[in-house]
Amino acid sequence: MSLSTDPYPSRLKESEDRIDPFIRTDPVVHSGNENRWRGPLDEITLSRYERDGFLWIEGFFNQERMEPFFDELREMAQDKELMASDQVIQDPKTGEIRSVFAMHELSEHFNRLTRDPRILGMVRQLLGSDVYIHQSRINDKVGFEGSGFNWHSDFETWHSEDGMPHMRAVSASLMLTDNNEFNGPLMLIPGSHHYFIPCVGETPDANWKDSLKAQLLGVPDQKALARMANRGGIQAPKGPAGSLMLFECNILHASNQNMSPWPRSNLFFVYNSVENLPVEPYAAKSERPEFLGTREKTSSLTMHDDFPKLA
Ligand code: 6CS
Ligand code: FE
Repeated sequence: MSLSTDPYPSRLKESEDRIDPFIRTDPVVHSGNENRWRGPLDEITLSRYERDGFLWIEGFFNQERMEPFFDELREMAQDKELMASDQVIQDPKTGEIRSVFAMHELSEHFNRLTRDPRILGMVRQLLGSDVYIHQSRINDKVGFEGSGFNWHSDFETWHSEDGMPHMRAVSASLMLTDNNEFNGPLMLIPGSHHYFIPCVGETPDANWKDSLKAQLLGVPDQKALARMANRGGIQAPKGPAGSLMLFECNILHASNQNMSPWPRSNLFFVYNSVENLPVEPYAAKSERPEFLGTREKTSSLTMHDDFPKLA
């Protein structure tokens, strides 16, 4: 893909000229003026999302509602075949589960959660269209040792390696355990989503086999990171299990190792607009597996309701 046709060039060759961070061309809230007032998010909340690139909703679900999901994860850990599959990523240090991908394909319970009316309503409003799940995962950090995640923009990876054309996706991250300052909560740089930071380093074949254990490529250089953090600061929202983080696909984020005895498990659903379907990867030789970025299951999600059907 040549620079002139790629709106977000990254994974540049070492020998190539560097490209400075630049302001994104895509909107942050995609509902046009005629639709954005329809809710469920009000104008003040939408403006905050536009400015910061994330919304933190403490206690979105009550804590008890999260327990069955956590139990299901523990059950999955007993499934030897699943544990040996590519969609389970082991922590490089401890060998414990780091990530399980395509959670919504493994479990009806998780699938239903992706179609929760409250979540889907907000996501559709932000993306201004119907949506589908590009990727889902659990990121798990066991007590004392669970490893962290380097600074990155998710969109940089999804564009370069999955062929996601535009910034029209949002992640909903649901806390399955409490997130506190000690167990490696998500850190974000408010406002960084306004800029695209081209990264140096070509994508090797099957990069995902390494990048999901420790991301080394698609990580902005320290000068660019410092510029963003000096401008926007760093925030790490904390709260009980059941809290929800909605974050824009291009916001810079990272997390530390878990230094506490308490596990940290967060569920992530990545919603993409049905008007932003992936094309060929922009900066990788081949597509990633279906469980990392779907190309097959892109039909619009319908809301799930919990009311029993009348006979
Ligand atoms: O590869 C992915 O799709 C996700 N995982 C990592 C480590 N970085 C980018 C994105 O969040
Ligand atoms: Fe990420």
